Amino acid sequence: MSSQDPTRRRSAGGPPRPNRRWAAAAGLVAAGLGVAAGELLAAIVSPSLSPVSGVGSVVIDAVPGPVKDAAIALFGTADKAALLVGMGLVIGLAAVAAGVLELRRPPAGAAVLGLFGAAGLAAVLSRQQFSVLAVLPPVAAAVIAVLVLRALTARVRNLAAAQTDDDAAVRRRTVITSVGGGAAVALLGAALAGIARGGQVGVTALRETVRLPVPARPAAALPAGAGLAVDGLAPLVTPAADFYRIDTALSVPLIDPADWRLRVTGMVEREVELSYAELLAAPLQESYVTLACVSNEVGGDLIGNARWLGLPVRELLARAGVRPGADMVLSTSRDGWSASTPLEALTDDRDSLLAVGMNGEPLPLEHGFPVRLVVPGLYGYVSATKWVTELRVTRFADETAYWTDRGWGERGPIKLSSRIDVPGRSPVTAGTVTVAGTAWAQHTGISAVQVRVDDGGWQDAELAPGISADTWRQYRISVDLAPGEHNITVRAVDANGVRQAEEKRPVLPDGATGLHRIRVTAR
Ligand SMILES: Nc1nc2c(c(=O)[nH]1)N[C@H]1C(S)=C(S)[C@@H](COP(=O)(O)O)O[C@H]1N2
Ligand SMILES: [Mo]
Repeated sequence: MSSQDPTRRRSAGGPPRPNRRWAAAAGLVAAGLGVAAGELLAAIVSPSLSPVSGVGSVVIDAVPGPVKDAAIALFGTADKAALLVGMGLVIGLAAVAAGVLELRRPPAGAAVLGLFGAAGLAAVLSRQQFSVLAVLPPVAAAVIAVLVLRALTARVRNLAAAQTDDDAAVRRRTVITSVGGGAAVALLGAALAGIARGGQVGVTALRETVRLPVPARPAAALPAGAGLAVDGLAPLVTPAADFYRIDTALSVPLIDPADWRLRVTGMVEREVELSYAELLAAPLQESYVTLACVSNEVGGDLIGNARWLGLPVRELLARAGVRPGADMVLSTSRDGWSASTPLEALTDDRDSLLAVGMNGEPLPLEHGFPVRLVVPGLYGYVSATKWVTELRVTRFADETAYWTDRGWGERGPIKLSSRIDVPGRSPVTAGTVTVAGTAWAQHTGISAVQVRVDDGGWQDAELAPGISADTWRQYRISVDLAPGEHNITVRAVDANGVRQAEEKRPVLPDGATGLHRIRVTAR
């Protein structure tokens, strides 16, 4: 065997060929493990975060029309599958190259895999608001791929250092078991990711078959001029894909609408149970409501405005008959999360909805499909239960909810606040500069927004027409900026004449206060 020993046979200018083959296999296994880990994480964390489909979507968007048409003509409805196979080939070839490169010129191979991870990260971020959850899958994929590649190629390199035949055999066995083991784990991970994604694909398909009814009470048309045409200003109505997402659900609850039931229980005359079909058949109301998170820092973006379609909760509670003494409704989601909402916010005349639609579409999976609560004027943590399955009429004295158990305020009215969107971070041209943003005091309304440059006086901004007291309102003002650094500050006044609090308070326990101030360079 000794003269035939592949580990001993050296060709000029590089490692012996069999070692190169092992290195190529190591590259494939490393990339496979990375992709499997990224997809598994994404499948667990969120349906819209898959690095592979992110890259695929970017490719689809980037491909010129004629090429796309040709691909569709060639592959028909299998065009997506063809794209995935193509991506698999590209990743596979790059992985083989990375393996061989890593053997010859470390860490060049690792850098190649790192680049692929960066591409996945860029793809996910380009389609989605920045969040830790979005970053996790591609970063984990890259880190795992690089670490595995380095570990495996080190073992392949070891083959050449064997002193005896026995030693060579042992080293070869180490390579075989680690490369083979890695391949097995990658396949297992990919299978698990496929199963998890399969569930999401199933519910996504069910969601696509939902036909929302025409609302019995449609939202009024948006007032002319409510959305100001200012570059960089957050849109008046937030597209669902850009809507902030906050929840404790590590994996999005997957609910077949046919299995969904809402039960109204507790201090009621008669328990009520409602199916999704019954809910869709009820006279639904549509209204714009600006949802905000209690964790939104002053100037932050954990706030969004959407057109919600749903059944007024007050009508449902009226069907059940609330018994005297109750002052709270504890809503619970499929995944066990809960919110305690003051009863009057669900029974007074505001548009508190058991919502099925967001901006004319069934709720996205991440935003509570099939059914969630939306309550104007209250932070999400005390009201906006997604994947809701139970409303228990009760008393604050008797029961508590998820976040109130963790030190957050028992009642969570949204605080009057305002934000500057424009100018952004880049320097502006000195002279007349547009300042624009939004202000909100849900369920009360905004009456004025004022802006101040440095220590100058407060100037009234132009206030765009509002949709309703339940939504944010845009403002704009032109200010003069001399060359140099400036502070621009905004404050809002609500419909009762109450001015936004200047005192800085943290988000805990019931929402931040203080004024949003930005620093601008004028040139
Ligand atoms: N089931 C469930 N619903 C939930 C939460 C949650 O953790 N679980 N978080 C709430 C919080 S804190 C907020 S701010 C809103 C956010 O809704 P969105 O993700 O649709 O923007 O959902 C609320 N509903
Ligand atoms: Mo929140």
